[in-house]
Formats: sequence, structure tokens, C-alpha cells
Amino acid sequence: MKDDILNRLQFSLGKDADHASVYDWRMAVSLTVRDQMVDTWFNSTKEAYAASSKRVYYLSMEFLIGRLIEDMISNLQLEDTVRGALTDLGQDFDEIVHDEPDAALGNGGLGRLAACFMDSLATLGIPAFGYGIRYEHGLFEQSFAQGQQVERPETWLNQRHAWEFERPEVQFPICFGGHVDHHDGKTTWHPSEKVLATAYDTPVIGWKNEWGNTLRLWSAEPVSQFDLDSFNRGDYLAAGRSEALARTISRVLYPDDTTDSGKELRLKQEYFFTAASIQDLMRRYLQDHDDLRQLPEHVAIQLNDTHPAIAGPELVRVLVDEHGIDMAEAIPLARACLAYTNHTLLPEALEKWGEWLLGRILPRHLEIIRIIEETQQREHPGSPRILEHGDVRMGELAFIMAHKVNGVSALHTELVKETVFADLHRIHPTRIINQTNGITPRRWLYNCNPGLRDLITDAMGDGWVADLEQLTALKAKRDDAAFMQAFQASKRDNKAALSNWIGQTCGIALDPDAMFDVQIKRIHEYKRQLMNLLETVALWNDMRDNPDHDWTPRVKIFGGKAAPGYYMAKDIIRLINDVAEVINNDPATKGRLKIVYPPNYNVTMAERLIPASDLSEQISTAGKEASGTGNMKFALNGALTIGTLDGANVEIREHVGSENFFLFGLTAAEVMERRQHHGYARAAIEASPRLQRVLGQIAEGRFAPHDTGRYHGVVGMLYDHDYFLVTCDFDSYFDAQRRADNAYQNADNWAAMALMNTASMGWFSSDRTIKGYARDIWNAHPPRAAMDR
Ligand code: 26Q
Repeated sequence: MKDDILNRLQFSLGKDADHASVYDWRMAVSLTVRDQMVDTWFNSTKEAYAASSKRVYYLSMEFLIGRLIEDMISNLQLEDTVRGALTDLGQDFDEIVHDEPDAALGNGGLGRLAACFMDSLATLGIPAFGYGIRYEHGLFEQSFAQGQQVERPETWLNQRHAWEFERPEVQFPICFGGHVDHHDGKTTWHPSEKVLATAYDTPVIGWKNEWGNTLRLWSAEPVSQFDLDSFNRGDYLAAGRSEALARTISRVLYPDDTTDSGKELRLKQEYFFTAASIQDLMRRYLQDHDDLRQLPEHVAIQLNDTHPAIAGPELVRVLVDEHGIDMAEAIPLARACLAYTNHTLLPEALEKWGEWLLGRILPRHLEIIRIIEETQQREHPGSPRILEHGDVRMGELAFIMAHKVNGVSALHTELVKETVFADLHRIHPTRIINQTNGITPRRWLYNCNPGLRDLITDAMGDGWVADLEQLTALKAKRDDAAFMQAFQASKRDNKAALSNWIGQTCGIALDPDAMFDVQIKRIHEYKRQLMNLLETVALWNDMRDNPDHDWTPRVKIFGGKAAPGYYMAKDIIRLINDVAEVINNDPATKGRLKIVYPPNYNVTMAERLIPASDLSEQISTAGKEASGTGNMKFALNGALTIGTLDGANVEIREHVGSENFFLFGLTAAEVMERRQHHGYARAAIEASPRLQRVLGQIAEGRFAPHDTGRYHGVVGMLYDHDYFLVTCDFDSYFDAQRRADNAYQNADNWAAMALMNTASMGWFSSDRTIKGYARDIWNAHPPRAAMDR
């Protein structure tokens, strides 16, 4: 390993050990580690090919990968080797690991889920490709200026990306615009614009280096690099213009995690990566098959939300226009390959494209969508329409072109059946199924929490890493005093490490024995960070009123970004920071209450915060959070949840036991009912003196003394259109928090509850989720297991 690293340093980086920077060392280590997985990767490809396996294609606009170096090293079981080699070379392993920038090619849950799924597909040995976009700029970087969010572009590709292989030979033309003509029964699309999609491959190696799949990200390039005529005429700007235009397609990730409606570039991004992926998988299929009617036996395409839903019409177009298959046959053939995952019920998040815009960018696809619509209406008269009020509704399109549609938690799946797709569900009653989300235990326990990982492994070996349900054996340890002490110590160590980091980065001193209460996720009204903050202010009031009470010391930690155009979310960020300023400087609550909001929450920060948490905030308005996956990461790492009956919280509570979960709030049915009552928010505020007082303080400018009107908008919203029922759930939430306070006072009992959480979370491994998709949607199998059988 040492020689390999030095070789890489010399021959790939062009540096000698005396002059190498941390970056040089990281590159040398990464390239060395990458070398060690190439054999596995090649062999997997060969085996899948030899077994003529069905391949899974996971199409996602987002892959929120984070750092790769630790994943790669641990999946290859090279931790000790690499650490040892670097120590011998006089280098610091941790410093090198922390030098890698996050690959932040996603907004949040949906993108992170795609990354967990890639890890599980490789660990299970299922032949699969992840297909997405190689954004030059991932999710923006967040900082705070006087408490307000400031966005700066993210630039992960300013440095070389160590893990990818550029594939200049894997390149497909992608067309836009123009017109369509129909001649002698043949249809031809004459596009007006063309760009090239170039592949960049990142190997994804599973646990213990047994199997490797590929994450293939597409980058947009101009068809002709440079307009030499313009250049020769001296028009240097024009010479590069078309080049720049083509490249904008893969330039930047849209930073909105609902929708940014009607944006032409977004539609181009969606078609760009979908069309490239379909050309790629068709080419692979046609290499060793000639009958396209067998396509569904070899190809499963999973659509991660509607973002790649144009895959339906595109696949039909390729089958009909390029391979001469009848339309009537092509539609069911495409459907047999396609499946769609729904991640949201929020009406503003359901994608729509103006018919006019879609027809201008993709004229042939609009024709095909009309034919799909006619076919659906003929077969199922009265079916909900894809085309309505001049819009193309991508949810309906994805549903109709998929043979299976899945929700991401049990509750969400039922709501999908009852609300957004109620009519389509009546027509196709077996199409909607549930696959509750999961998380990879490799990143979310093994790598992020070495203390707990070693404790568990010492107790039971490392079988749990690829078979997480083995953790149930930990339940027997609750009466083992030595184990419980070590369990508590590992949490204490993580909290001490986090306190150091927060001291250094935010300049706030924390007491590691206080309860660490954490809410990290995108800022959204439905996720109710505001309710958490109001409760914090109410607690602060109570602490000041009763200074002699035996208060449980608390640290409230917030993390998360707001979409740049989401003004209410940005006001909430500012309010959190303003309240923190006042409370953190109040001598009356010193040592009892602190608020910290480290800027630029990302995957790497989650890996730091989650292992150090005592209390996990999962407090969305019931019925709004499709699943949540952060909730799973916390519980696995021994945090207790305070939460509503929403998304996967319901299933988590069933697994860990209601006695190990702080439940509060209205149910999804009660939420819908409550909204019918006129003036429900004012009534709730009137009934709660505690809430009234807090809202009064905020409205008066207690937290913005030089700009007292700053939060009139926020408070007014709560009185007049509190759509997410912050006011209605406030008292119940406050009570649940006090139950958590009391429970925390008994450290041994708290630790026993925390252990029950860790021990009961095995089912939430994304390995279980992927087995469910493979069985119920894809009919895909690992070729290895087939040969072993
Ligand atoms: C769409 C069109 C235009 C611009 C942006 C978008 C867009 C981008 C991202 C829409 C939605 C998203 C992301 C959604 C998301 O992350 N949903 C979350 O998915 C998780 C995985 O299933 C769930 O756990 C969360 O509950 C859900 O909110």
C-alpha cells in the first residue's frame, strides 16, 4: 500500500513526498484504493453478461453521495492497511479523509435515497446502473450574514474527482426542438438543436468487495467544440457561444426540492439524461439480443419521482420510430420495463409542463403523449387525463406508463391511493404498492459511528453490517451493565467530539452532558422547524420564570438549507439565528439552554451530528412527509425520536416500541378534519397562554430589537393561514418535550431506551428495501446467488 501510494504520488500527481499537499496525498490514496476495486468491477460486469442477467436501471436527477473515500476504503476492508501506510508515511489519515469535498448532486432525501440504493444494489450483487447528471455545480453552499442565508455556488469539480472514469467513447447525441413529419407511415423528427451526452463512470463496490456496479453520470458537450469560421472572422465570443450553451445543460443542480415550474432548462436536463440513459441501455441490450419483444425480461427502469418520466414516451419513440415496432405494441412493452416511485403528495411538488413548452422542445414526444392519452381513454373511459388545462401532468404520465407505482412508507402509500392517484388506483387496483425507504448501514452506522460500530462488532461479530436485523441480539444486552456503560460512553464520546467541533466552527461552548436535540433537514413549513423554535422560546420563558427548578439542560441543534426563492423558509432561518443570539447570551439560562445552527448542512455534517444526538426531531404535519430517512439514521444511532404519526415514523415506532418514542400531535385524518374548522389557528392560540406569550414576544421584536417589524409576516401567517397546523400541535409538542426532559433525567433508563432503538432498526436497512423492489417490481436477481444455488 505504501509503495502504491508513493507511486501514484509520483506518476499520477507528479509530486514527491517532500512537496506533496494534503490534496496530493488524498488523490494518491484515492487512486490507489480505486485500483483495488477495478477487478471486482470488471468481474461483476462479466458475470452479469455471462448469466444474461436482468439489469436494473435507476434513473434519478439526484445522487446525494457525499464523500466517497471512507465508503470505498471500508467496503474494500482496507481501513487498517491505509491507516498504517499513511502513518508510516508521516501523514494523518483523518486530515486526508476530510479533504474530500462532498459530491452534493442532490437536494435532500430523494437524492440521498438514490445513493443508499446504489450501495445496497452492489452489496446484494444485483446488476445495476445508476443514471444521472454530472452537474458541474452541486447544491449551493450556505453561509449566514447577520443571520440570513447567503448562497454561493458549489464547485466540487474545481478539483479532480478521484473516483470517476471519463468515458469519451461513450457518447450519444441528444436532440431538441424542430419539427416532425409523417411520410408513408414513417415518422421522422427533424430536430433543430443537438448536444452530446458523455459518460463518466464511478464504480460502486458493495460490502466486502464482492460485487461492483456503475454510477454513470452524463455531462453535456457541444457537438462541435468550436466555431472556427467565427474565430477566423475575429468574433471570438461567437466562436465559443454554442459550446457554452450546450454545457449549460449539465451546469447546475436546481436547488428547489419541490418544483421550479415551467423552467425550460430543467425540462432539457430531464430529457437529456433520460434519453442518454435509454440509448445506452438499448445499445447494451442489442449487443446480445435481437428481439426487442424480450426487453422487459432483461431491463427494469426505475423512475425516481417524475423527473425522468419522459422515459415513457422516449422509450416508445425509440421502439416505434427507430425500430419499427407498432405503437399498439410499443406502449405495453415500454410499460413492462418501467416503474415509478412517488415521493410527495404536496400539490406544488407535482410536476407539470405547459403543452406548448413541451411541444416546442420535444415535438415528437408530445405526439406520443397524445397517443398514450388516447389509448388510455379508449381502454379505460373516464380515466384521469395526462393532458389537462394546457398542461402535461407528469405524475399521471408516469403512472400510466409504469407497471408498478410505489409509495415510500406505508402511510404515504395509503395516502397516494386515497388522494393524488385515487381515480387511477380504482382503474389499476394492483399497480400501487409500498416499499418503505431504508438507509445503508455501511455509511450510517459502520462509517459514521466507529465507537458504536466497534462495540456492536465486539459483542456479535460483523455479520450485522450486511444483515442488519442481527442487531435484535442487542436487546439481550440491556441487562449487561458493562455493555450498557460502554454504550453510554460511546454516545458521550461522540457528543464531546461534536462539542469540540461546534466550539471551533461556531464559537459556542456546549456541555456534552446536556441533551442534544437535533433537527436537520431542508427548511420547509411542513417540516415545522418553526414549531421547534417556538417550543424553545417557551422553554426559555419557563426556565426564566422558575430558575430554581431542576431543568434538563438542552442544546437545540438546527441544520438545513432553504430553496433560494422560498422566502418564508428564509425568514424562519433568520428567526432561528436571531433567537439564538438572544438566548445564547442570556445569563439567566446559561448552562441550561443553547441554540446552534451550523451553516451549510450536508451529508458530511449529518455523519457528524447524528451519532452525537440524543433526541431526533421528526415533527412534520401528519400526512406531509412521505417517509423521511433521517428519522431512520438517528434511531439506528441510538437517538430517541420525538415525532408525529407521519411517513416512516409510524413504522419506526412500531419497530422500536411506543414506550421508546415520544409521540405527539394530530393524525393525518385529524389534520384533514381540523382544516375544515374556520379559524382553527386563532382558536389554538387563544387556548394556549404559552404559545400566545411566545408569539407576542416575536411580534414585539424581542428578538430583533432594531427592526421590530421583522417577523410580523411570520406571526401573521400563524394567525391567518397556518396551513401546517403549528399552532394546533404546539401544546401537545411542548408536553412531549417535557416527557423527554423527565426521561433524560434517568440516564440508565434513557440508555436502555436508546439501545432498544438501535437494536430494533434492522428492518430499515436499504438492503431490505432493495430486496423488496427486486422481488415486487423488477424481478431481478443476483447472478452469483443463481450460480451458487
Ligand atoms: C422538481 C421539478 C423542478 C425542480 C425541482 C424539482 C424537485 C427536486 C427535488 C422536486 C422534488 C425534489 C426532492 C424531493 C424529496 O427529496 N422528497 C423526499 O424523498 C424522500 C425519499 O423518499 C422522503 O423520505 C421524503 O419524505 C421526501 O420529502
